[in-house]
Amino acid sequence: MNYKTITTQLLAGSLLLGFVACGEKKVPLNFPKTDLSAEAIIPKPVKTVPTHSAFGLDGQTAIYTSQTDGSFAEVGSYLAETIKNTTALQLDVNQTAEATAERIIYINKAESADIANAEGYQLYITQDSIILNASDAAGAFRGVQTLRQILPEVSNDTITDHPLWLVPTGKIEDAPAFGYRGAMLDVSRHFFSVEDVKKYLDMMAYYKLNTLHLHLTDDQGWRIEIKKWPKLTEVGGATEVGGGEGGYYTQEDYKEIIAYAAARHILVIPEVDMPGHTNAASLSYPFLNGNGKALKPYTGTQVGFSTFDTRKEETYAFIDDVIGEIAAITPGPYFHVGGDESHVTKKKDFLYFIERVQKLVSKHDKTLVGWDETVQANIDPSAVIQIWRPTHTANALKAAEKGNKVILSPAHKAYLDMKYDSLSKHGLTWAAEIPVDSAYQWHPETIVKDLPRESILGIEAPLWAETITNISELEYLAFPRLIGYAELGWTEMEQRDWEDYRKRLAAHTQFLNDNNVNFYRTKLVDWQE
Ligand code: TNX
Repeated sequence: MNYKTITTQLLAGSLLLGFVACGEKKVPLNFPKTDLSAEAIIPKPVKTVPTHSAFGLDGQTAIYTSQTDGSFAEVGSYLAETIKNTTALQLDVNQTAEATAERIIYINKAESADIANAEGYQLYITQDSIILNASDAAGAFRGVQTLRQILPEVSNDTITDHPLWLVPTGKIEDAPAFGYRGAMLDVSRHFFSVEDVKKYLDMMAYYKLNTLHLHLTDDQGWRIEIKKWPKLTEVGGATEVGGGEGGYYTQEDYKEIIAYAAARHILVIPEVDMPGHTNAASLSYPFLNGNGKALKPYTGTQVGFSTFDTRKEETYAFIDDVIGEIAAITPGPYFHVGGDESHVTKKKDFLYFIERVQKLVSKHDKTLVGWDETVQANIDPSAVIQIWRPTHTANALKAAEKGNKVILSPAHKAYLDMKYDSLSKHGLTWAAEIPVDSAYQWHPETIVKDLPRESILGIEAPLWAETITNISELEYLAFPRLIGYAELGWTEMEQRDWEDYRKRLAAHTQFLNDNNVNFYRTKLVDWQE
């Protein structure tokens, strides 16, 4: 039992006399000492200074936000919503009748000079107020996640009529180590619904991840509606690994995902993988096919057998339309063109293809992202290279040399589709088995020897979907490893420690259960069930 639950008893019992002021619900004088620095916050913040008292959250607490920036008010409403979901308290947001509020949570837009990082924030918790400072709504949103984690995690059967929830006082100053902290979801090998993606986004948000890379096309399925080329989804979307019925996102569905992500300050990066991994596209429009073999739907899990015809002008007219339609509904700056494992494309054709496609990406005002193979082409220094092969880290150094930034997704450490161990129910093993400790114990900062820190945009954990068919199986592979990757991207190397992390992770058991997340109960963590 901790101080949060003890308070319930204090308030329910005869100790009401011990309150600071008469007549009002105040934090009891005799509550056990709090310790903000002992809270199980993931990712671990830069600096936490406890002051050992408590803020009392109840129905009289009101949320206010800076009025100069409407996006701060949205963050306030989001906080009220999450508090309602866990405690059933309905807090007012920016209601002017201030007099009735006994305590306030104020989300303040600070001068950017004070908080340089747009995702950075400061949290000041005293007995009477919680002040969250950030220069940008993104930082306010990240700070709200910290606040959510230190508010009591209340299970459904204890929320009724609870008078006062205690929040430990003190100060937190925080900002991310890396600006790019991503997760990739392969919706091609098996299709996942908009609702599934939203649930994944909610979990990503809680752990301060800020980018969702959607792998929208592959040999087994094309998953995004392109109005000028309807057979892509009619034909190419109708299959998946194992012969299931597949599926696809209409452009409206895709916009819904983007809006849901944006409300969580998460950027979406669409990927159309080419010139390899294109069987579903060529099956839909055979003129695209460059490997000369007869086409049939592909429901297996081999890679590297398909290619676009890179020497045909119609191929580029098609790609222009595809990039154009997706770019028009993608507010973020990036467009991922894949480029991995084009084993049946001749090298010179591959390089020519990537250079042509880069021009199309720029034409539609996007920045190219490509898997590490694309660094071999004559790409613009603004392009971003995603490193995935542990054996090809030279491509990271090459990118740095050319002035390109890199995203680190080393398969033997960061691939969520690798099995945990030989007993894992789902997953592959080609890169490694990745138990939860191994997933956490590596350093993006040093994994590629001699790669300058300035060249590293951040990290991303891809979840390839050959072996998972539904959200529950997806979660089994993603959790808890994704939570560790979130910390690797946010928390500086000197602050990361497996022993400390595994204890904090254990304290998230109830949150994961309350949110119905099917996480893998590794024996490496003492889950609190
Ligand atoms: C390699 S990683 C692939 C994917 C597979 C994955 C399975 C990468 C860029 N390509 O096509 O799904 O391995 O782990």
